[in-house]
Amino acid sequence: MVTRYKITTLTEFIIQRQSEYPHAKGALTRLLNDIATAAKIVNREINAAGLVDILGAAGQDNIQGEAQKKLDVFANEMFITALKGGGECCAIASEENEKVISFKNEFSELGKYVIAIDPLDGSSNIDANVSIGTIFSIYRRKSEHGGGTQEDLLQPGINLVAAGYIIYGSSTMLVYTTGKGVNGFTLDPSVGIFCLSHPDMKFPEKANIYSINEGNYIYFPDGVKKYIKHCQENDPESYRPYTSRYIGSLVSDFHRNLIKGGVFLYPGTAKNPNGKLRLLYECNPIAYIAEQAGGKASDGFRRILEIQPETLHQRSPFFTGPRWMVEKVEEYMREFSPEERKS
Ligand code: P6P
Repeated sequence: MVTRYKITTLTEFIIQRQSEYPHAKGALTRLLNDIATAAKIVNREINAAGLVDILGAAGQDNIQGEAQKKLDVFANEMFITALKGGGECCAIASEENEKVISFKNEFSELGKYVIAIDPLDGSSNIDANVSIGTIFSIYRRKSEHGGGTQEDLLQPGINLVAAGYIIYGSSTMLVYTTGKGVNGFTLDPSVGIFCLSHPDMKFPEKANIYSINEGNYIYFPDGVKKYIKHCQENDPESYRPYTSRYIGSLVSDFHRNLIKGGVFLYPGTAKNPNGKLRLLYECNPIAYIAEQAGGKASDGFRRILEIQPETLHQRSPFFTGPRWMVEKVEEYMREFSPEERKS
């Protein structure tokens, strides 16, 4: 007997969900599809990277002063082209560009949305064949007309309309939320279709992973040092000692922790008090997904989504995972590192 099962494609799912928003006219649907299309093309290039001389630095540095890999440049250009051409987006803030990219052509100026994106996060891992990812976040524009502006992008995460990531790993997945839960779609490369594979994703109740670059231990705030020792204590009832897992690629570390249950920590250090991760296009989108999956995201004291961005590339300490795990980190930060509280 042939087992028949219903495959829900990303496009079908987005359209189904659109019907739940009475005022929706399809713009967000088209925007999410534009992102998925660009992701498929980037995925193809990543998979080919091992064969084609696309690895290695592109001979220029990005605005972070980091050597840009050719795939970085390609991914950035691909998403910008797809979003500009789609006409639903009027501006982009990208990790790879110092300033906002404002679409001033008459077509895109009608775009109601702006996007903050990290086109290829974790790209320093490309040559090691470690999973990398794209992180995106979508806001409604605040300006009335013309090309999008920096003010359109400098919105707190509580204003997010949608956020998601694509993880280019052993399989390629797109995981996103529009504020009604988190859903994961796996790419079937044979037909180039994202299919619903992880409906209604939630952090598991039982979680026993902690993810942090312990090489920075001596620079961590005391609250983080105490929390790491807490993770290593022997208390089977609270699933401790936890397992340490750290890839050094935010999308990969977060995705594993979402599936298997774990907390991710990138604290501020003595050398970099605001940590390394960027609020606009790394912390906020991941925080939105974490909250929609029943978890929490904090800078150790404040809800990430309530932080008002002042500059496009500002950094923030970042702790995210199951609510009870993040709250334990916050407890240690309040008790042992109150001086770390940001304004
Ligand atoms: P570290 C990758 O470069 C990245 O921006 C994130 O994807 C990742 O979580 C972090 O940096 C890793 O930083 O200092 O541990 O190598």
